[in-house]
Amino acid sequence: MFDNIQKKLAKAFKSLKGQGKLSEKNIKDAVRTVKMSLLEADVNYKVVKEFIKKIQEKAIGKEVLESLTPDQEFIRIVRDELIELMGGNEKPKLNISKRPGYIMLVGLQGSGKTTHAAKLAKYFKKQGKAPLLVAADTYRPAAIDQLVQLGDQIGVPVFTGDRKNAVKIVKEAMDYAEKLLHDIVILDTAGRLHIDEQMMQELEEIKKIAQPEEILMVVDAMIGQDAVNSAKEFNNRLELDGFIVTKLDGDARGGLLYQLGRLRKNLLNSLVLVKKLMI
Ligand SMILES: Nc1nc2c(ncn2[C@@H]2O[C@H](COP(=O)(O)OP(=O)(O)O)[C@@H](O)[C@H]2O)c(=O)[nH]1
Ligand SMILES: [Mg+2]
Repeated sequence: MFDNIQKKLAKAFKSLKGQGKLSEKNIKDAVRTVKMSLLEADVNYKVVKEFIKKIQEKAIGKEVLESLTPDQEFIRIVRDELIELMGGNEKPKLNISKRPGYIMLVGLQGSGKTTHAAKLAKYFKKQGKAPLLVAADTYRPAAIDQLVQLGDQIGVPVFTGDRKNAVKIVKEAMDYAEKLLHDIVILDTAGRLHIDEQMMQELEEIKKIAQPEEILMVVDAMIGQDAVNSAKEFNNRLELDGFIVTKLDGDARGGLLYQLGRLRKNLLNSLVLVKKLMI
């Protein structure tokens, strides 16, 4: 997914290499290539502008021009700023300390919640934990069967309750998880094609009851820039802890990730997690 950006940046850096001393013009050319790479990757224009300004200020500085290895110095600046843009250099980790710990997946319809609920369950099972999947998407009847089927495939139980009332299902699942000593409970919730008040209220209610330690928004990378707006709305209502960005195996350009990173520092956690979880 970052292949595009990486290839272009490598090219920008190559033109700097072996130049011995760097001139302001060389750096300006390299900065321009960095800018084009980010724009082509669908990173929002304002974000790019801010980013470029930062690099330029640092790179045109004396230390770079006078450094013994100015190309290395420039690469370091770009790399550090890219990491910063992605939400910092935090180690990937989900913060689950309660027993059972609750993870709630939210997001628009088709983003990959159900698929990634199962991926998370599989991941925890491999770690020797006893996960429980909860089918709290009663909006589309087929969604419950889909989760049951995935649960069967990976050997993780799926709680379906009355298959009608999502809030009730979650309440009953909590009792069930306590009784059967599950240590991680993953809540698969209903989405809509667009943000919808009824959906948000249901999610808020589920949040109040289960008090999840991690509320992760599942975001389809193919959607691109529009996803940032819905991410903001979900974040305003539910205070997200991170994102699982899906469909990065397609030809998504990845620019969206940089904006989500700004929205929520622990995006990087979710990202690494998704990579690990890719089946
Ligand atoms: N290529 C690809 N397809 C995915 C990924 N995640 C989900 N899907 C597919 O996208 C569709 C919607 O996924 P689903 O989990 O049902 O989304 P939900 O409506 O949010 O629960 C399904 O056909 C999934 O197989 C992914 O990471 N990569
Ligand atoms: Mg689903």
